[in-house]
Amino acid sequence: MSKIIFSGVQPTGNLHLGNYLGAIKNFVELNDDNENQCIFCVVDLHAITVKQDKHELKNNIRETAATFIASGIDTSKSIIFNQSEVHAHAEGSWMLSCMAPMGWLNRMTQFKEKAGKDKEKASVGLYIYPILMASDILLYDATHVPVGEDQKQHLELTRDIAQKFNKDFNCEDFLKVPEPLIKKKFSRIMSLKDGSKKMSKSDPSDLSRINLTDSKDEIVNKIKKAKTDSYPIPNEEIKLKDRPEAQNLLGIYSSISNQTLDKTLNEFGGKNFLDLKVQLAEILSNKISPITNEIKKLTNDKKYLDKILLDGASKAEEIAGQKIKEMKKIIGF
Ligand code: AQP
Repeated sequence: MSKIIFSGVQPTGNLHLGNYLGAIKNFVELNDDNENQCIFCVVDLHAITVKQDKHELKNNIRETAATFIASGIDTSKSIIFNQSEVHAHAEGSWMLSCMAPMGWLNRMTQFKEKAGKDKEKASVGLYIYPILMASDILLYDATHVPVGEDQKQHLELTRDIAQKFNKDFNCEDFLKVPEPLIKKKFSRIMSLKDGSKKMSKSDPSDLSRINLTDSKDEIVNKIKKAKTDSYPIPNEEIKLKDRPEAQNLLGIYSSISNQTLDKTLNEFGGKNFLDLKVQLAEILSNKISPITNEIKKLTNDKKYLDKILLDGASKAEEIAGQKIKEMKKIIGF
């Protein structure tokens, strides 16, 4: 059976190595398999759950689409569009909100982390973000959803919502229950400055992440300054326990080189971090720079990107619009 792949990335700027290794690199592999129907969404409605600058948002939408294409997603095979152009996402989100219990949402750890201590001031949108995400996925009958490890809980919620809708309305299998595609290894890339925090767009320190728009010099400098510990690199994975920064750098090296952690430990076991950092900066520059150059080229061609997004939205609208019609009928509208 062919797979229907759906995933999204927020146009919140500073797309980084975590987004690439945790999600976009997998999108490209899935896009390359002709058996798959892939739909990749620039989730701009999700972005506005926290305040955005209107001009930056527009540029970030284009830059996110450019990053998909520059990373290797082929627009003749996959649909790329932005969420706010397809009304069904917001409409579906409302209908699903009306059947998802608050207790389920109260368990979402990402809301707790993002809202922080000042929960009362967080937007309602941030709170119901996972329901919009469920709507995104379920409107396309997605069978598989490639995401980084941080989205695991939201995907479990999507599965629960689909099952509850089907049960409440006695419409078995109407909303397809999707499978998460989360890589077993290297699906959570950590900050270069603190191995206990995920690499993040919103970290105030630019040194904590490799942006996909960084120059070679910036990559070399950030890797040079990345936090490590004072022990040599071990040759067994078990000896990486309680060494989050070492784990992270070795994980990044393995993931970007498409090799196992064991192989990386064979290569670097017994050496010091300087050796690893020199090689890591080189391989990152070699892999990221062509993407960076292509992103720059594409973002200069706004017309081209707008056309890709418009064509994508019209294809997405056909699929999601039909599903929403059926959903409304089931509900009784
Ligand atoms: N550090 C990461 N490691 C692995 N995967 C990651 N992803 C994000 N960070 C890492 C994956 O990238 C995809 C798109 O993410 P997103 O744009 O929906 O969210 P985000 O990057 O987490 O961005 P935010 O929320 O705007 O900012 P921050 O990071 O500052 O909180 C997803 O598949 C995600 O799993």
